[in-house]
Amino acid sequence: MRRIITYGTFDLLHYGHINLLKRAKELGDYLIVALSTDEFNWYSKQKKCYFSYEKRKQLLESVRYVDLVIPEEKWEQKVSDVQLYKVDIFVMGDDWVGKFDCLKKYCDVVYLERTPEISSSQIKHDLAGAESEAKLI
Ligand code: C2G
Repeated sequence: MRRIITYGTFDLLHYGHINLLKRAKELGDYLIVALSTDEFNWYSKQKKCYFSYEKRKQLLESVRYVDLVIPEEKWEQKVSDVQLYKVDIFVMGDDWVGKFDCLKKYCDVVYLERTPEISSSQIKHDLAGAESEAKLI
């Protein structure tokens, strides 16, 4: 059984995330998603999520490609995660290309092409714009 792991915030889950999860799963048999906790997002990534960790976990667990969701609480947990979960392949979108090559000592490292036109911040921006336009009518 080839085990894969990927990490992320996955806030406002969208088709770019799904594209990533689908292609990650296609590399093996069992996909683990290490989901950034609210605290990790805020203190380490300066990200304020729309959905809480529990809601984002619930959404990810409903995705057919995802087999297990675990918390991502710090940048440094990746090596221990790879060893603990006997991971064969570490996968991230290519906006992270090169950043996790240090893991090549422990598993394969694959960067998959990011879906270019969509992001959680783009969604928030577009919705904010639509709301202000609506107020002008
Ligand atoms: N992604 C993608 N296409 C998009 C948006 C995101 O392929 N249009 C991918 C990212 O490259 C990443 C995953 O989806 O691999 C999750 O993206 P984010 O939730 O933005 O995660 P990020 O903030 O990059 O956190 O320790 C690693 C970090 O937790 C990654």
